[in-house]
Parts: sequence; structure tokens; C-alpha cells
Amino acid sequence: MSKHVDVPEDHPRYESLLTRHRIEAGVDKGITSRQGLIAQGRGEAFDYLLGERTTDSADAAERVAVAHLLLAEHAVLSVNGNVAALAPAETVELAEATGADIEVNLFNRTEERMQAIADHLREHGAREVKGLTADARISGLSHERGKVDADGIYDADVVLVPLEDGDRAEALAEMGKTELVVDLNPGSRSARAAAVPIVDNIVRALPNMTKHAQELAQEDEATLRELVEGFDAQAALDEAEREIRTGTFE
Ligand code: PTJ
Repeated sequence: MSKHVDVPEDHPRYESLLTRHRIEAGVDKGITSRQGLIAQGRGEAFDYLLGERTTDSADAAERVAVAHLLLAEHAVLSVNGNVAALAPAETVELAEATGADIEVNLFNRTEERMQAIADHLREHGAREVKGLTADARISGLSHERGKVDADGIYDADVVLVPLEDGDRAEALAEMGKTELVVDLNPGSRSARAAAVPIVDNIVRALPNMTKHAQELAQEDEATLRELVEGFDAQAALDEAEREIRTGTFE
């Protein structure tokens, strides 16, 4: 992560403090909602309990999620105001490595924020950003929260939804999508609705997934299917909870 602010590099929470500044800058730039600050705080608390590292079980889930993205007919990476502020280039890199589309999809949707996020992603290399057409709906959600693109999330068979609100995660799963969720809280409804819950910080998860994508791109379809079929979502959630309960904190 590049250094944008004056955070002492020997501070034990260096990465965490930089991440905080990225979210603040996102709010200043009109990308992140003010509620995004609260969501970040919740995430940080879980990350602290996990030891601010990618656990072995999260790494395994990230590999399986990438296998789903590579096997998909149409994969979409959903981007909200927190993801756009924290990992815009990393989102573009994962999309490139897996052939997935990128779609802005907001809980607190405003046209200004949609536009600002799409511009921000393009500044970080995105060639096409979906979400602005909003000509389809996720069933069961109120008007603004349910808007998606007909040729984006609506059409997708596999969707990566980082830091998602529980209602929307459940609604997408009910539409039959294979949902890959990045959420530091293993008890959240989003994580529990996921086909693949990834209990890791988005800033670590996305680059690690790109690394897996580069390796798995060499594998044949049968190997990818074997990975997907061998995954147990409940076991991954249980393992994350165990890591949180038994962790040692600095
Ligand atoms: O930009 P918008 O309008 O789409 O709004 C985005 C937020 C995140 C504000 C909205 O979706 C929201 O309110 O989400 P919640 O219900 O607060 O859920 C966010 C979840 O993400 C929580 O379970 C946090 O623990 C988790 N989380 C927060 N930061 C991170 C995270 N998970 C992974 N990496 C993080 N950096």
C-alpha cells in the first residue's frame, strides 16, 4: 500500500492507519458514504481479532472464489464506496486476471457518488464500469437499493460482493447467483449467505485473489471444478470464528 499520509512506518498499526486514511480520503472525494466510516470501524475490530493477516482458511477460500470466477459464464465484481476507496487498482487487476466485469452497486445510492466511483475506477485503469444504466432490479429490495444493470449483476451467474449489507447479500443469493462475499465478520448475514465466505480484509483479499488467478489460469476445468466442489462454506466460517476466539493480540 502506498504512503499518502504521515503515518510512522514503525507504528504497529501502520497498515490499519493507512487504510483509515484511505476511507477518509474517499469521503472527502465523494466516493465513500459517511456510513462507510462506521463500516470500516466494524471491519477493523474484526481484523484486529484475526491478527490483521490472511489466515490459511481465508487463503483457501480466496483460491476457491477465484476458481468460481474463472469457471463463470459471466462474473461481476461489485464495487461500493468502501471498496472504491480502499482497493480501486486491486479491483481492476482482479477483473483483468479473471475476465470479470466491474459494476458499481451502492447501498446508499446517489447518482453523484455512482459517477464519482466510476470515474475513480477508470482513473485506476478500468476500461468499462457498469452500474450507471440501472435498467434492472434485484427482486425483493426497495427501489434505490435494488438497482443493477441488466447486462451486469442481473445477468451474472457469479458475483463477488465485498462488504455487503446483509439484505442485499441474501436477495442476490435468492436470485440464484453464486455469491462470493468478502467480510471480516464471519457472523454477518452476508458471510452466511455466501457460497464462498472470505473472512479477510479487502485490501489483502483482492491482491491475493489476483495471485491465485494467475496460477489457476493454467489449470484445466476439471481441476477448478474439483476445488469448487471440495469447499465447505460452514467449515470456513467455523474456522474463522475459531481464529478469532483463540488469537493472540499485540
Ligand atoms: O457505499 P455504499 O453506499 O454501498 O455503502 C457501503 C457500506 C459498507 C457502508 C454498506 O454496505 C454497509 O453499511 O455495510 P455494513 O452493513 O456496515 O457491513 C459492512 C461489513 O463489512 C461489516 O460486516 C464489516 O465487518 C465488514 N468490513 C468493513 N471493512 C472491511 C470489511 N470487510 C472486509 N474488509 C474491510 N476493509
